[in-house]
Order: sequence, then structure tokens, then C-alpha cells
Amino acid sequence: MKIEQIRLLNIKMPLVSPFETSFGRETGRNTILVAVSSEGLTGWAEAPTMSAPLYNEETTETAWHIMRDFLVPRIIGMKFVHPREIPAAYREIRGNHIAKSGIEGAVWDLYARVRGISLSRSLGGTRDRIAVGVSLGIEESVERLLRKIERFLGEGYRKIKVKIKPGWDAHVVEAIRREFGQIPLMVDANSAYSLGHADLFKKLDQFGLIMIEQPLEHDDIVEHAILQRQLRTPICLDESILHAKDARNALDLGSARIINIKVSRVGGMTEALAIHDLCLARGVPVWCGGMLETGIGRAHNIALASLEGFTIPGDTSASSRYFERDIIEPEVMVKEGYIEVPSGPGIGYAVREDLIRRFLVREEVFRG
Ligand code: OSB
Ligand code: MG
Repeated sequence: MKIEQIRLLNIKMPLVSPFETSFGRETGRNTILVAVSSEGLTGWAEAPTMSAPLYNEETTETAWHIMRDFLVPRIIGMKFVHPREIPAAYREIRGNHIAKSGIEGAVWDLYARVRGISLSRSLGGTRDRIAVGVSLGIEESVERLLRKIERFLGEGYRKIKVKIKPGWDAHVVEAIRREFGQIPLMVDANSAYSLGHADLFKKLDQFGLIMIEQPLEHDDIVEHAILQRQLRTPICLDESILHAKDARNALDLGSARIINIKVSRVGGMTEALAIHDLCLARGVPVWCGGMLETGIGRAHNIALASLEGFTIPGDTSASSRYFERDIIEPEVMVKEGYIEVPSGPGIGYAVREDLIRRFLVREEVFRG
């Protein structure tokens, strides 16, 4: 197969409701779609960037620059047999994982479409449906959050994740436990705490949470190991795991007992698969995280979460949780807490280019 054409599309799409974390508030998505074409077929993926470098170091602007000036030139016109040859082609480019994941992902979708099989199958997926949860941001009041939780439990979601930050933590979890009892519940701090918050962690440890996600610094695994030794609740790492090597080191050190795998954070499917395989071999549960992706990015998450090691419900929610109207057909639906893994070729959803046009900010086309 030859990479004949690459298209980058920057779109801005409003979210149905603002999403607030310890690092900031998102009212819409400023994201980049990637379309790679060969032999009359097109593969799609998303580089789910944020406008500001608050989750990782990248922004929509830096990802656009890295893709256009460094990644696309290395693969345009390239002949390949398997998508794992794509990251190898730009191995010397450091970091910029979200940008890389968009490029590699589009080639994975293209590869599956050319073979006429689903992306799930080309990744080695074994499930025909995946259990999912919902990640809920910081709200104006505890009462508002409780009503949201009630709604999502009613829609069947199998895990509730709430964002925490200093001033919005133990009392929130306590209120949730009081109203909803022993629902599958976890918290995500996005690096908002330090080891000095020992009293808070002691409190959180009493609530029977499934896990505490990324409590400490984004680039730390040493202090997480110290904290994990003091807790019964498993720590899950998100921001700290950028490579399979990080996952191995963190598990060796005892920094976490669960790992959140995000294709974008780790720089693409090849690395995501390596982390999955490592954790499966070591009996460490993983789940698929998210970056408020449009349906295109979410379709990749669904395919990835169909692999054997994804034993905990992930953050991949229905289209309606994020957008008024998603850009794929059909939209992602959650029934009784499950999403069906599509069996059609590639991501298995049709891409609505007509809707993408409505949200388009800029587009650039490259030909090999
Ligand atoms: O830390 O998991 C995170 C969204 C944006 C950036 C970071 C995170 C998140 C989420 C939402 O938690 C996951 C989703 O619904 O896609
Ligand atoms: Mg997280």
C-alpha cells in the first residue's frame, strides 16, 4: 500500500456541557482529524488535542505544526505493509504523542479497510461489545453532580468517574456514596495533589473506590509508589505513562495497580498495544481512557477496548454525552452500559464529511 494523500482537518465543535478538570474548563473541542488515502480508500483518525498545554505539553497549534512539518513529510508517498511501520518512519521525532497518534491511527483504519476487516479485528480484539463508564467534570455544586450521576446511572453506565481537585474531593465522594451506595466509583485528580495531602488520601481510602487516577505529578512514578504503599485503593496512572517502558517501570516500582491506556497519550496504536500486552502478561487490569474525542477518535477507542486485557469499563461514552450531533453515522450508542463493537471494515462507522465541513477551521492536503 502507498500513502497517496493525507488530509489534516482542524475542527471546532461545541460540547453539550462544559467539562471542568483540576487543570481547566473545556466548552468545546478544538481537534484535528486526519484522513489518509490509498487505492481509492480513506482511513480516518483523530489527534484529540486541547487548545492549551494543560493535560500534556501539546496544543492544537503544536500538533498541526508537528504533523504538517515533520510527520507528514516522512510518510507521504511511503509504501508500507503494516501500520507499525508508520511510527518507525518518524522514530527520531521526540514526544508530540497526540500528533503522532492521529497520523498512525488513520493508517490503521486504512489498513483494516483495505483488508476488508474491522479495526477491532486487525488489532486482535476479542469482544463484540465493551462495558463503558462516564467521566464527569467538576460542577458548580455537589447537587448538580449528583443529578448528573443519577442520569448516567439511569442510562446504564457501568462506572462513574468524577474529577477531583483540592476543595472538591472527599466531601463530594461522601455525598455520592450517601446517595448511591456502592456503585462502581472512581476519582481522577489529573495531578492536582502532592504527598503532603496524606490526610485527604487517608479519607479517600475509606470509600471503597475502584481506583484513584493520577493523584500526583504528571511526570512522576516514584512518589506514586510511595503513596500506593500507604493505600488499599489501587492507584491508576494516566499522564505518567507515555511509553510501554514507563508502564513496565511503574509496575516494577509499585507505582500503580491499574493503567489507563489512551492511544493519543502514548503516541499511537502500536504503543497502546504494547502496553496492553505487557499488562495482560502481568495480570494488571487496563481500561481505555478518553480525551473527549469526536466519534472518529472514539471509534478507535472502541476498537482498542475490545482487546482481552480491557477488563474495567472505560471512559468511552455515547455521542450524546459530548455533542449535539456527532460526525459519524451511526452515532455511538450505549445500551445497558455497553457499546457494540462495529464489525464493518475499518472503524465501522461512516464519516459525515458534510457535518465536518460545518465545524471546519482549516484544512491542508498533501499528495505523495
Ligand atoms: O484525565 O482522563 C482524563 C478528558 C480530557 C483530558 C483528560 C481526561 C479526560 C477525561 C474524559 O477524563 C474522558 C472522555 O470522556 O473522553
Ligand atoms: Mg485521567
